[in-house]
Amino acid sequence: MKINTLKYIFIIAVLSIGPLLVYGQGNMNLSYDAPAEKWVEALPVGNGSLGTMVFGGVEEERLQFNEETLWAGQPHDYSHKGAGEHLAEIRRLLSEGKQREAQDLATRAFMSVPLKQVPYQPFGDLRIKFKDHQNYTNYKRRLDLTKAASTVTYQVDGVHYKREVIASYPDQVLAVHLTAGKAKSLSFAIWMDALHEDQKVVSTGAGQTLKVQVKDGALRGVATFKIKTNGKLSRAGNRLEVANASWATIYLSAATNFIDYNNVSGDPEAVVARVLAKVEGVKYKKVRKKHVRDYQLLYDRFEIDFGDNGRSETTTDKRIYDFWKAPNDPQLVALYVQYARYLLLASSRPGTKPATLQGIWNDKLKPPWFSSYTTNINLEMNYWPVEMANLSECHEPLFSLIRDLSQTGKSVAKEHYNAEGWIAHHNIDIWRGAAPVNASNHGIWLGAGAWLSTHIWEHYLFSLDRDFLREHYPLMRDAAIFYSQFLYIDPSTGYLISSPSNSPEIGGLVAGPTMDHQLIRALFRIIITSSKILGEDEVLASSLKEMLPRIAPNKIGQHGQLQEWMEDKDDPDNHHRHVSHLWAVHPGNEINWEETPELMKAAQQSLEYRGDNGTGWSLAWKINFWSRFRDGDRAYQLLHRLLSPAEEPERKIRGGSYPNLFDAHPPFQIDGNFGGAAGILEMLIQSHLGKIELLSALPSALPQGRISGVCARGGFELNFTWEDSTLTSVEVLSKKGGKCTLVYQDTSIEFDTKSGERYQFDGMLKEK
Ligand code: FUC
Repeated sequence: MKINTLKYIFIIAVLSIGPLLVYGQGNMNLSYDAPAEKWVEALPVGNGSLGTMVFGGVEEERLQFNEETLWAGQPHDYSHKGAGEHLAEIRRLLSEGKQREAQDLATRAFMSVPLKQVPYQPFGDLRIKFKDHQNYTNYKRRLDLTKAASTVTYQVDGVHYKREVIASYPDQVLAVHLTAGKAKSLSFAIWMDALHEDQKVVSTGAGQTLKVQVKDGALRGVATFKIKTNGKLSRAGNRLEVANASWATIYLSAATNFIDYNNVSGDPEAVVARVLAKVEGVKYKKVRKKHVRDYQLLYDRFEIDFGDNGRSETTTDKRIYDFWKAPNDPQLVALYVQYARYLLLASSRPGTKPATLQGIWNDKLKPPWFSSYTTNINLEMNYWPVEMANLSECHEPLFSLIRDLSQTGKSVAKEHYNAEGWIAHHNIDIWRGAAPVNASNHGIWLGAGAWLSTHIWEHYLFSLDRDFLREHYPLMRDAAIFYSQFLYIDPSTGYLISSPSNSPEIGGLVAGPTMDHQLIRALFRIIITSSKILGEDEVLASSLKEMLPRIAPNKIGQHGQLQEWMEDKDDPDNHHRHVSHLWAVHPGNEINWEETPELMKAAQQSLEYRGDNGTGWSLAWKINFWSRFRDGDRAYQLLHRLLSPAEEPERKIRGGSYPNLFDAHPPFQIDGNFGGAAGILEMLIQSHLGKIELLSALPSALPQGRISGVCARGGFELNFTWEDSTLTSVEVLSKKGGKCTLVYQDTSIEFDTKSGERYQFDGMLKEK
């Protein structure tokens, strides 16, 4: 058959079955046909600690960069000495229904000192101004998720210009590489500036150094860039100039004097000099190669493919708009998952700090919510996809934060609750402040120690790494010891309850919010199981076992809802963004269709009452909930909202996506990116009940697909495919051996596995 005839048959096929979904991941790029005007149009790159937003301007490029340790403030213990003397009185007031008095007393005597924590800071801007670049054509700006590289290309007077920005983890630098298609046609001025009042820029030979001092704080930052070029380099005032080049490479390094939450004796000049000395003589090509290799070792472990109906060639901002109008761009859904993986790799690598509310990207001295770590949903949500999406290592920064909190949270446990162990409240900054902040009506929330601890356990469940469990068990144990001493006998019901606390961020200070009890039970069960695995702490484990049934249970209320509080007082018309009492449905598993169907029904009813609106992270959580309720189409409706344009005036909904696919709370908050990706994976695979369930919440909008390298609890990695909404094949890699149970619809099989072996099945779960 001639090629032309083949082409003809292909076109007929496309026309007769509608938009053709073609296997293949499609292009994993974010792409645009104009420079970014706003920050939420710029593209993020990062190596875990050092990051930049690339605006991609033609006449002037702006790289707004951050280094994750530049924060306001200084080492500080936020605990309130003697707060614990008022604990009994606050509890008494709450048990007598005197909420206002309890909150007033807590405001006076129980809150952190000072009342507020401190913000993450921007570092500076690298600016590049090009000569005679007013009139340009063929502009393209993109972020290639497969290589972690942002590129800008365009033409001026027939000359092709290209600019690429990467953030290398192995070399710890930002690198900008500029080329022109014709000799001697690249000329630009380059310099740095910053928002900080106290700053200084010094040009030195082929580079420049920016020094910033944070206002009222102990941290100072040093950023240096160095240029290599085949053009002429000169100095003009505060700028460097490159003339008549065909290429130039800029390496930028930034550091602060932060060592840890208790130590600011670092030497940023020395760090920056050391980093730059290592790359100075090295060609961009080599730095890039090392960066891509390092990145792909992690990125390439996982693929997701829902087919591509051709829309992946459209610019990303347009795709988000189109998705709002008609959500039939399955490749965008896959791109959203890979973008979350990209963002994790860019903001959370072993040895770095965890991703904040904004990852590592912040351009404001006073960022929203301080761009810090909010633990009543946001910080944990950042890490929901990490295990399933095969980026287990990227979980490590969270464990290191927990290690810090197990120290700073000790004095809070002692001073505020007269208890041993450690506790943290709803917000944490770089100084690892663990005391209750901001206001007594929502700052006193007691779930953080338990929720964070479950991440250690989840990492173990996915990896079955006993050494990891042994090493991190004491952190979870000390959190559990805190709760075992903190729980209080409710005078009216006799149950053990968490008091004072708050159901995030609704209803003020209360005795016994449902969420806390779910969290504490989850932690106690984890300790009971881990102590068995490790052969440790039998006495503690048996005392926690004895406490478990005494903790106030989940209850169904008058509206058929899962009660958010001890009292049956939920308001079915309350559409608050938080739905914390459903924690036991997701990410917890205490409430599920098999063991507790009545509670599951009540939880679903509560979610119905809350409705489908919400801020970005709230939409993302709801995707996960509906997936656990096994309603894929409803989950997809929430995804539709999350993937719609946040700034579209006609939309009355708050949460959504910005043109750069950053999640909009609004404003920008990265949690929704991660939570949304986790929700998409929950549609496809769930393993929270001791077995692996496939496609149990598959939306009809994703009728075909292929996923590989997705991880499940029990140390398994899976590849599977489906067509016409029906499973067609499954491959299981067992990493640690042991029993594996696979479930698809009404079929289930259980088989023994050997470590390192692969097992293949067809769509009926029959062994191949
Ligand atoms: C919690 C949420 C807000 C916001 C903030 C950072 O307090 O209730 O919506 O996400 O964290």
